[in-house]
Amino acid sequence: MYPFSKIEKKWRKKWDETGIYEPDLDKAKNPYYNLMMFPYPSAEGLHIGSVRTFSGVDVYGRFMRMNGYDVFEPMGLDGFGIHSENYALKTGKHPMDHAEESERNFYRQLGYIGNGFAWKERLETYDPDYYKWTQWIFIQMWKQGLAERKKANLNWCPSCKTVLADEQVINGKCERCGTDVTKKELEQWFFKITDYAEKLLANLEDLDWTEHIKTLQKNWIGKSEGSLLSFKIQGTSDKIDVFTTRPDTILGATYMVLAPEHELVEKLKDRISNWEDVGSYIEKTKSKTENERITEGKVKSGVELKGINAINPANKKEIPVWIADYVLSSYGTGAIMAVPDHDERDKEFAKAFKLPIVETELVDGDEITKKVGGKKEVHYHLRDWLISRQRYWGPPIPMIYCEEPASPKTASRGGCGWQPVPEKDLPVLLPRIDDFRPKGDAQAPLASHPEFYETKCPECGGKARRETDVSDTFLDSAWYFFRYPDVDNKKEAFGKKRTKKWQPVDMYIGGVEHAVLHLLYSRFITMAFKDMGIVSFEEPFTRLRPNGLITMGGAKMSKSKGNIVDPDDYISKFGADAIRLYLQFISPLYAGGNWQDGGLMGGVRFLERVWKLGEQVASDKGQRTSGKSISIWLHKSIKRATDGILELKYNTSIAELMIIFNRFEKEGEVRKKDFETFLLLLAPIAPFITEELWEKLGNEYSIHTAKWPAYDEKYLVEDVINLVVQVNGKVRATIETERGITKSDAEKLALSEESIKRYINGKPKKTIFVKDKLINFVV
Ligand code: ANZ
Ligand code: ZN
Repeated sequence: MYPFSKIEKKWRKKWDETGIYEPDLDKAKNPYYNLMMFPYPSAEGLHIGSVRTFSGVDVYGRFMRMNGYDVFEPMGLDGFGIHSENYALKTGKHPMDHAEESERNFYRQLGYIGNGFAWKERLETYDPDYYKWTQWIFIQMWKQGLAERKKANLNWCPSCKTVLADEQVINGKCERCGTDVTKKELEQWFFKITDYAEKLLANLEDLDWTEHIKTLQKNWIGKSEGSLLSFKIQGTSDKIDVFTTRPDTILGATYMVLAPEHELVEKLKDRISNWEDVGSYIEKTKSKTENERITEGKVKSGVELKGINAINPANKKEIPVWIADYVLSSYGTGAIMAVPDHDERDKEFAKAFKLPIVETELVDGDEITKKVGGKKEVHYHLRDWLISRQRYWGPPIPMIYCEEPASPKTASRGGCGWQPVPEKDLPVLLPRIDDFRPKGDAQAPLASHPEFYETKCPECGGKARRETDVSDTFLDSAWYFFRYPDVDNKKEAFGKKRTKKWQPVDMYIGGVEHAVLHLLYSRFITMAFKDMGIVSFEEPFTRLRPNGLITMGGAKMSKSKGNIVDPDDYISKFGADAIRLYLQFISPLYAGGNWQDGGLMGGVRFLERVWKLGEQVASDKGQRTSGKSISIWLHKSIKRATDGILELKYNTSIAELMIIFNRFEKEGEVRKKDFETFLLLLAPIAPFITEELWEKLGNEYSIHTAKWPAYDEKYLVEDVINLVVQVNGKVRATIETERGITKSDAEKLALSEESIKRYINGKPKKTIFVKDKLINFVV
């Protein structure tokens, strides 16, 4: 095999020494911010799927660099958070030690894959120089009125022993560990992402993002336009408010349903004659996940509130009131008017409990809303972002609670209450503690450490207590891309000048699973920054494309299934270039595919042939000439290889390169210039071997800063024909040439062919030419 190991080592060193992947962050003329989603190091080291995404992003970056852009492709890691912490817990290692180890290993592995990373701008979220600014952002959110503490019925992961944001509950399960999520009523910190619901939705339209991801966000934000209507409760001054998207069906409302947690239930307790049943139903509901409650097709359950009747404001009819778990307390008003004639869920329920289903005369929704004193309302499915975690491995939330009684000065607001840590005191360092295990009592590990939480109120100097929860790891990753171009900034999270030069990110590639997590949070944080005057734009990622997933034997790779492709192993056996080539050959970057060792071997053999021919061409000192029509083909290849990269279909670029390479081999001779063009086209995909051969051919360092080949449109429109060449009527050769070739060009071409020359001595007597078909020499 060609000496890939020596070559790769040599160029890694040289690239590093010459800094060719470090753009001038202040003066770059043509900045291009090329980014892959922030990785968190996995317990199993670098996943081959990540190698594919990262090198796929890198192909694009290298291509842009060769097209004259100052490409910035930074790398770092998101090492805080439950994911890393759970692993540390499993192995019994301290998260700080675990982080140190996995950081070293992760960067070592990343160093081998041949990416043009701007290594100087590395950052890690658990570095106090970084999380100082994560905390600073929390404080800015607080000052902006976008951070608040409130009580709510929250998602609780009994295994991770922490609350979770709505986005982090996937089909009722914890996004990190897969455990069924339950509910807990707690007071917690929230970021008011809902303030931006409309903007998050409206801006989607103009973003150059994959439609699929836009749709996922749109559905998650879940805008719904309807009416808020009030139903009086018979014999009381209470009323039930409902949010309905179908006020026009009000005449068919034959009963009402409250969520079992609805506050009215408790309030009306004295009037409810079957309280025993009601109470036990409420208890039963508590153990159910939201997902279990709303799953379609499940048998509906519920209990009537006996003794309670509501009045339909449209026709003044008395209707019964029920509680049922299919109505959620977290949406709308937590109560509905049930219209079994029109709503499937209500129909099922009505059938199960033999409630009347009346054929409904529809009315005008807008009129009736006005008439019954209701109002039009817009609701969003999106909830505020629950930001606190009862865990250890994250940035401590930089807030302080004053425990002093209200003084005359602070009486009007009931005491000092919550205060942000003064900015000069940041970062609030995460101390190294041994009892870092979450306890499950909704108290973070730091809550057992008075030396951490005991402090003074920044407002009055009195006795105060620090927040002991840490912030959600998705906050760490919601702003990292702002920090990359300015990692050394000691005074600000990121400076205006660098931000202006590099932001927003030009190309962003990452997993579709982040559609309503990271991608939503980052957009929100950027919008908040805009309103704080920190940045001048609302959208952080100009262009977004998803990456596909790589499977093995058709299944997701996992250690337990034993179908892991270990990048270390393969890179040391075959070299990074072969791995890169094969990974991109499997399918377009945005599509998935199946890893097959046999496919990889095809890539290995191809590079082997490239190496061999390269050495031959190099040893010829450029004397060789290629077959005549090769340049036509080459122009087509340039076009196809270029288009393939632009469309992230690197597989088609590679296929084209293989075709042109076969042609080189078939011709037996290849012009140095043509071979160099081929190398340039291959360079983004296989950066090491091309750099080495480029040098061997006597070119100036580096191929990666050389100009991307241009093609001539002229050769693209004319297609290729096979011109038959005869001597005295006998076919002696066919040559490939462009359609429309003139008689004199065809003569020259045919007479330069070895197989023709040997039949012709001197000038032919006569030449017969049939355009695009044949040329016959009579001698
Ligand atoms: C009467 C009605 C008649 C309704 C009809 C729908 C169809 P979206 O589009 O998701 O906003 N609803 C309201 N709050 C609810 C809650 N907390 N739990 C469960 N269901 C709730 O859906 C709004 C509709 O979902 C509302 O309009 C309400 O049912 C129900 F033919 O009111 B509708
Ligand atoms: Zn105070």
